[in-house]
Amino acid sequence: MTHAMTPHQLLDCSIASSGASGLELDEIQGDVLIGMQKNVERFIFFRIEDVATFKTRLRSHLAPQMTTTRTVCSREFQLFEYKNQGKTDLLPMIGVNMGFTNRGIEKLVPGARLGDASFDAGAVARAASLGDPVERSKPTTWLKPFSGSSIDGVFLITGELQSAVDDEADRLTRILNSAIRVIYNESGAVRPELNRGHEHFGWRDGISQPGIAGLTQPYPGQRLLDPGRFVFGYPGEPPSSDPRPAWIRNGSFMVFRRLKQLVPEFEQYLLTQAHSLGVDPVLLGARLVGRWKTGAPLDLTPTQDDVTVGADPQRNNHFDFSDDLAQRRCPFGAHVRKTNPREDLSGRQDTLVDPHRIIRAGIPFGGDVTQPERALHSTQQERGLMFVCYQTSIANQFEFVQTQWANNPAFLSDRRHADGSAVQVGFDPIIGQNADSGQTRARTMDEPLPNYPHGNVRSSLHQPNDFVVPTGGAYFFMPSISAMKKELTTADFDPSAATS
Ligand code: N7H
Repeated sequence: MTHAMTPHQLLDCSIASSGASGLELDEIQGDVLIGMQKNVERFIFFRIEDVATFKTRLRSHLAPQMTTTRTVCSREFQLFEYKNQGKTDLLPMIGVNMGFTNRGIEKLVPGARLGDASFDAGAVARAASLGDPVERSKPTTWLKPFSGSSIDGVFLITGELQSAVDDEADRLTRILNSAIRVIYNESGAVRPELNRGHEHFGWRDGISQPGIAGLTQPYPGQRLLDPGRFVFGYPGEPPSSDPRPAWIRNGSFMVFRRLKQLVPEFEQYLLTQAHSLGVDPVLLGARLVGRWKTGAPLDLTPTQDDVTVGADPQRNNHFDFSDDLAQRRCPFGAHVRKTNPREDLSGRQDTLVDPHRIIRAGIPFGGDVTQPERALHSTQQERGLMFVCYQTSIANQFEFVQTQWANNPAFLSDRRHADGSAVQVGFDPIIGQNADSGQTRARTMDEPLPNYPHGNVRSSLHQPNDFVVPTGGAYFFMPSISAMKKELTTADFDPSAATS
C-alpha cells in the first residue's frame, strides 16, 4: 500500500486535532489534506436522478461511511508500524470520499453560493481560460461525458487491490440504485514494481507538498501553511465578497483533470532534441522537469542524478532557487520551478507563492508503454494522470498556477541574461498550454542546455505540440461529514439560513 502523493510527516493524530489549529479531523474528508492510501483509485462520476432518494441514502448510509482525515492519519501510523515489523503483504484499507459539482450542490441546496466564481462557472466553462483547445465554447479534446457538463458528483474509492475497490464501488452504487446515473467511471493505479510512485513519463511524483500547520511536522524546505488555504473554517481561508454558508466549514474544492500523456512521443522528442542540441537526453529531461527521474532536484544536483537525494525527504525539498538567479542549475521554465517558484518571486514566498499552493492527490491511469508503442514512437493505448488537487480558491490556486505561471511566457520577465538581454522564460514544457498559437499550440522554453557552473550558452527549446493533453475535467466541492448528514440532505433546508 502506498500513500502515493503525500509526503507528510504527520503529527500524532490526537495532537493534530487538539493543537492550536484545532483541525476537526473527523469532519474533513480523508483525501484532502493527507490523501487516502491508494494502490488503486476508482472515480465514479454521476448525475443525481432522484434528489429525495439520493438525500435519504446519502444521509443514512453513505455519510457515516466516508473515510475521514482521522482515519487516514491513523492508517499512516499503522502502515509505518507494519513496515517497521518488516511486513510487506497488503493491508486492506478501503477509502471512500465524495464531492459535488455546482450542478450537484444546486440540486441538493437550491440557491446555495459557495463564494467561488470558478466553481460556480464549472470546469467546462473555464477550459478555454486554461488554454485547453476549445471550439464554440466546448473543449475539443475532452471525452463527451466531461464536456457534456451533466456531472453532479463523484465518488473516489481507493484501496489496495482493484477487486476490493470494485466490490466497494458495486456496494455503493447499489445503495443509491436508480437515484443516480453513472456518467463516467474509470480507475487509476500506481504503476507496477520499479515504476511504483512514478508517473508515466518516468518521474517520481508526490515529493513536494505544502505542510499544514497543526497537522504536519515540516521536512527541511517544506513550507508550513495555514490550513484555511485548503480547508474552509481555519486561518488562511480566502476572503469572499458573498457570505459563505456555515456548512462550508471543513469542506474543500477539488479540481479534477484527466490528462492524457503521450509517452512514446515525448521520449522520442527528448532523444531527437537532445541529439540536435548536443546534450544527454537524460539531462535534457531533467531540465524540463527540474528534477531527475529519481526525484533529486536540479537545484541541489545540477549535473548528475543522485538516487539517495531523490529518496531522502530530509533533502529532496531542501532548496529554494535563491542560489540560482541565472538559471544555471535549473531552468526558470522547468515544471517544478514554474509551479512552485519558491524564492524566485522577489523572495516573497509568503505573499507571492504560498497563496497559490495546492495539495496534489492524483494517480496515473492506463498501462505502461508497450514494445510496439515504443518501436512506433506512437501512443496506441491511452495513459496519463488523473490529476487531483485541493484548495479553498480554485481561481487563485489551481487556475493561477496553470494560467499565470505554467502558461505564461512572460513569467520572471524582469530577469536578465549576463549580456543584459531580457530572459524569455517561455512555457512550462510539461503542462504549459499555448492556445494563442492557433492549431499548432507550439511552445518554447528558455535554456534547455545546462549552463552549470558558469556557462553563458543561450539556447531555446521548441516544442511543436503538446505531450500532455486534457481529456476531461470537473470542479467539485468536498463537503464535511456533518454537512452530508445535515444541510446537504435535509429535505427542506433553507440555504439563506446560517451564513458564516
Ligand atoms: Fe506536476 N511530471 O511528471 O513532469 N509534477 N505534473 N502538475 N506539479 C511535479 O515534486 C507532472 C500538473 C505541480 O513544489 C513533479 O512531487 C505531469 C498540473 C506542482 O516543487 C513531477 C503532469 C499542475 C508540483 C510532475 C503534471 C501541476 C508538481 C515533481 C501531467 C497544476 C510541485 C514531483 C500529466 C496546474 C512543485 C513532486 C514543487 C510537481 C509532473 C501536472 C503542478 C515529476 C506529468 C496540471 C505544484
